[in-house]
Amino acid sequence: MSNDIEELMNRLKECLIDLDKECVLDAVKKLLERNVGATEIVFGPMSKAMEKIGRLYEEGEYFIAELMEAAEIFKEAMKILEPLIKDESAKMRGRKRLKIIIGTVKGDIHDIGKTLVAVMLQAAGHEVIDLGVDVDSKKFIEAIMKYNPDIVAMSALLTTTARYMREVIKEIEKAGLRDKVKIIIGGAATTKEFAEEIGADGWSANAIEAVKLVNRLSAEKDGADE
Ligand code: B12
Repeated sequence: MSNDIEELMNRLKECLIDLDKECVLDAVKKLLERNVGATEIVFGPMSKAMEKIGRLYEEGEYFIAELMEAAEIFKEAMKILEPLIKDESAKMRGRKRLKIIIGTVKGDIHDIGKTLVAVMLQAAGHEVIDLGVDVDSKKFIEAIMKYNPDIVAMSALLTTTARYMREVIKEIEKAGLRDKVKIIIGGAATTKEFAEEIGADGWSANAIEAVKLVNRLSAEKDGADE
């Protein structure tokens, strides 16, 4: 990475941490002018800044108002970056177009990561039905019956709401629908081990890996269909 680009990447991260919207948008535009990929921008400095903002909140330096402002600036930058991310994700097409329902689970209203996963999966050629945030097991089950998806994807950013994912899986089992769908989970409050523990079929750390995970499941499904 050239010095100029590295400096801009750092500036973008610092500007987002400082909640300076103009500076964030300016750094994003300058990076794009220098042919840095939108995906690299989002998963590099922008995601790192959000993690740091979370830590500042934990340490009592930032409050909810700052978290909200950070989310707003992130979404503003996404208006520029989303179409480009779609182009970049289109190159990650899987073998088969799968139908996926996705939602942030009950009690949780964090939607940036979930939406990013939805956008990238869609751009990679899959059909995505976004159920939004604060989705309870009933709504997931109704959506499975209505849309007959291949995959159910759940997001949770809070430790408390991640626990609810286990309940959703249990309810899907009780409704006799577990064999019909693969279940994948993600979000900052989850890990691969947690996914295995609650009986999910897959987990990923970010949206790029989520596309790879779904493509892998798509290949498996292809194999099963043949
Ligand atoms: C912005 C933010 C908010 C905003 C959210 C706005 C919005 N529209 O989303 C607001 C202000 C609303 C908010 C509120 C709260 N927040 Co908050 N928030 C954050 C923050 C700073 C950034 C989250 C974010 O957008 N990250 C950027 C995106 C791109 O990353 P991501 O979400 O992790 O998603 C990626 C991956 O996780 C993965 N992924 C995500 N979902 C899925 C799904 C699948 C299927 C897959 C495969 C992958 C996947 O791919 C994504 C893209 O790469 C985090 C800090 C952190 N470390 O996450 C805290 C954080 C999540 N919040 C936290 C807390 C405590 C809260 C509140 C409880 C505070 C309060 N006292 O009210 C409330 C809860 C509100 C609620 N009921 O949901 C804590 C959670 C601690 C914990 N372990 O439980 C964190 C970790 C901050 C901290 N360090 O303390 N928050």
